[in-house]
Amino acid sequence: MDQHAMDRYIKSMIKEAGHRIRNSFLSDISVDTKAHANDLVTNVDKEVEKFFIRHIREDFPGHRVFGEEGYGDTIEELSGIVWMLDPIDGTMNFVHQRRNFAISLGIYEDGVGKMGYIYDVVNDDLYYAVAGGGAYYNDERLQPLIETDISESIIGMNAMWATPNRHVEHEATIRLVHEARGMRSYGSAALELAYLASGRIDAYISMRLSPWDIAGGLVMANEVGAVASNFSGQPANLLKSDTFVAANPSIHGKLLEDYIKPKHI
Ligand code: 2AM
Ligand code: CA
Ligand code: CA
Ligand code: CA
Repeated sequence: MDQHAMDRYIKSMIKEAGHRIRNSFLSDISVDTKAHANDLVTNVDKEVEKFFIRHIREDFPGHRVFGEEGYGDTIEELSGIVWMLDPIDGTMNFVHQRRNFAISLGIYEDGVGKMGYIYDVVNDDLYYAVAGGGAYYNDERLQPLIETDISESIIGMNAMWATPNRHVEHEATIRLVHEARGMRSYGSAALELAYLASGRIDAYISMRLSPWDIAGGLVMANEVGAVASNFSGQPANLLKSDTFVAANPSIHGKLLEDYIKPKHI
């Protein structure tokens, strides 16, 4: 299947999955917890992951799938084609708000991002990108990010920074809160990356994200010139959970140096 046909195939699979998720609102959703009381998962997360995997296994038998809910493959290296899938990114929002969540999908070949999709299911908004072919918000082509400054930036960041943690210096983050134009916490890493790529926020910072949270968004971010790394400035981790900062290229370095200040360096 060429890239064009694959793009059409993926979009139709994502729309069908979105349809299933919207339909799930009509029946009871069963909520379980994973690592702790606020780490939620539902039958819908699991069913949507299985839906994608069923299709991928049937139509792309040589490809591997790295999915949050564990129905895919065990991925320890990124050779070949790997689909990185988060069936519902922002499960807490899905459960409590019935909005502000997304399907996130990134397709990588030998570790290089080729295609990225973030679908805001409730708003029926699809953000997507094909490496070298630009990033899009529905039918609108997204423009390269223009230069900005911290004082004119909106920063996406979860409030967990305010709790005791080993990643950020509180004083530096408090300074960021003072000096940035505004802070936002949307609760879906994938949506926040889609917002970064479409210029709605200027940076997204998280103390802990997994490969499926960022895989789709990274392809998109790359197409508009955004820069992503962990808190030490190394490339974003596509095999394990890690710290993460993606930003407009004119503030990424400054965010790392002046505001994030990794404690472990
Ligand atoms: P999820 O809803 O798919 O679990 C919330 O701030 C963001 O962080 C969401 O994108 C959420 O994804 C993700 N997230 C929640 N718990 C996480 C964890 N333990 N490790 C990595 N990412 C997590
Ligand atoms: Ca989860
Ligand atoms: Ca996620
Ligand atoms: Ca998820």
